[in-house]
Amino acid sequence: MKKTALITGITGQDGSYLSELLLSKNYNVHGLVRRVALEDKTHRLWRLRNILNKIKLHAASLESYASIVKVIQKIKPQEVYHLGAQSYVAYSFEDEFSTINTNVNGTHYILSAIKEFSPKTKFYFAGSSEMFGKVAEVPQKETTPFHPRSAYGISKVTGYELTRNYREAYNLFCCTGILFNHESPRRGFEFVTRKISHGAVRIKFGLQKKLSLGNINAKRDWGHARDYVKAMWMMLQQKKPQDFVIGTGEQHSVKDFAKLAFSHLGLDYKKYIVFDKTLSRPAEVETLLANYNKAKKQLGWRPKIKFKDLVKNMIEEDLKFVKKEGY
Ligand code: NDP
Ligand code: GDR
Repeated sequence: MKKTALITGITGQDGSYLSELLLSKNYNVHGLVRRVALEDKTHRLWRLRNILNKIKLHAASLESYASIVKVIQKIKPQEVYHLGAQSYVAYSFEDEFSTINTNVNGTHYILSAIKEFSPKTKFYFAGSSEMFGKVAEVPQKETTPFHPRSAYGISKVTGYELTRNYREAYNLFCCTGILFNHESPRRGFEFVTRKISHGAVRIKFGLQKKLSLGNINAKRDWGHARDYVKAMWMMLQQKKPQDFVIGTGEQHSVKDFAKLAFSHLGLDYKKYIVFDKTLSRPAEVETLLANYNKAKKQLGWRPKIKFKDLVKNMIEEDLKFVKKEGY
């Protein structure tokens, strides 16, 4: 029988790759979107433009329990991937309240709707390496204590705890993927990798002169989103629900990313990057590095796309993007 999956945050980077993966596995793919997205398909559904006729979108709000219940009751999905969130860490310092409201209540509403109306549904929660924050050990694994450094990180720790509690208290199939940073040509422009790839290409074309960045010494474990959505699916195919860390086990600084991105265009990053202190965060996560041994052993998952290929992929696609769109 054809399986049905519901994805929240389907319009985002991961939602689009996950939809493509599930379609390739012959799922019925449903997505929960904000109503405004349906009114402005060109701008708000750009990542889904090639598959729009193959998926079913439902207008609902992560802030409304009733709207979520309606969708869950109607489609009774076998799997729910809860990816919808205010996902920009820097913005969570500007608006702690909406970040916590959307990310915590949204997760709680979905879990509760599943418990009440579709208890056989398997649930995936998009956890984050930001939960480790000020890291207690290097590298970080499933048992590493959390020390979040932003409202975003706190919201993800809370989502993780809610997910665990629904698993333990109500025996639901719920798991959290603790995913480290993953990027792609579909990354939002506010995140540092896309800001660099897009900015470097614009500099190459003479559309801008400098690129302002904050803390370029921050270190991250960067993988490719296409690899990471496979891990989400694998987690829900296990016999028992469990949490998994997903990353590459390799670390690079923002400076390394910029150096490589600019060098693909024959440019020296040092000539173009300027420090803007307003882009520094009140509390920074300086270093993140994954130990994904559990996923390797139990899921058989490993990342295929290497850091240098990720950077190249983003630059090549931004060259096409800027040529086509002119900005
Ligand atoms: P994006 O920012 O690309 O996508 C976020 C999605 O959430 C969008 O579809 C957005 O919809 C939706 N959304 C945001 N706010 C609301 C709201 N109030 N109501 C309904 N929908 C909302 O994120 P990614 O695809 O990169 O990440 C997916 C998930 O994984 C997020 O939960 C993120 O926090 C988490 N994560 C991401 C990592 C990464 O490196 N990419 C690493 C670890 C965790 P709209 O288009 O309408 O704005
Ligand atoms: P992050 O990603 O906060 O790790 O969260 P982001 O790309 O925003 O920042 C990475 C690091 O780069 C530093 N930095 C800058 N960041 C941005 N955005 N803009 C800049 O100009 C800039 N200059 C330096 C940051 O300080 C930071 O250290 C991402 C999101 O996808 C989350 O949703 C997800 O949970 C985590 O990854 C894992």
